[in-house]
Amino acid sequence: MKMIVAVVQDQDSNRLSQALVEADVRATKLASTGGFLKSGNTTFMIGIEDDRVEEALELIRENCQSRQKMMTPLSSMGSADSYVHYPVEVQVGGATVFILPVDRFEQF
Ligand code: 2BA
Ligand code: 2BA
Repeated sequence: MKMIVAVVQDQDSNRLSQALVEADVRATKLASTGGFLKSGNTTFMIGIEDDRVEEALELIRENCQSRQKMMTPLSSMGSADSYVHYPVEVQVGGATVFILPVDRFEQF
């Protein structure tokens, strides 16, 4: 068994949830926050048999898209009037995915 940990954009989370349910792939959704943009994203934990990992990854790939987001960098140096902070565009990926081995799985 593997644990897939997938960080996805909030905009895609309902679509992905629905696709996982339809495919009978069990999952838990956690509300999370990106360290860089400091805005909300969604982390899916998907415990799945080894032979279904690729199927789950394909569902993530199909349902999560990459987008441009705007952010205003903050500087802790200088006085407020010596810096002008222009918004910059950041490319946020469709999903950041980690696949971990599961030593043991129990349900009580
Ligand atoms: P839920 O996904 O909200 O599922 C609640 C209960 O609904 C499940 O209880 C199961 O009895 C049923 N269920 C879930 N998906 C189903 C499906 N596709 N078809 C038919 N019945 C389904 P539990 O199995 O005791 O799971 C309780 C909670 O534990 C789940 O809440 C989920 O958050 C988490 N979970 C369970 N298995 C997981 C896994 N393999 N990976 C990640 N999270 C898991
Ligand atoms: P955030 O940390 O809010 O990052 C959003 C996007 O900002 C990133 O998209 C990346 O394009 C950019 N970014 C992040 N850190 C940066 C930096 N130090 N300098 C320049 N640009 C930076 P993604 O790479 O697609 O990541 C989307 C979200 O996935 C991240 O949100 C974070 O929540 C999660 N993530 C990405 N890599 C991770 C990792 N190695 N470990 C844990 N979570 C990760």
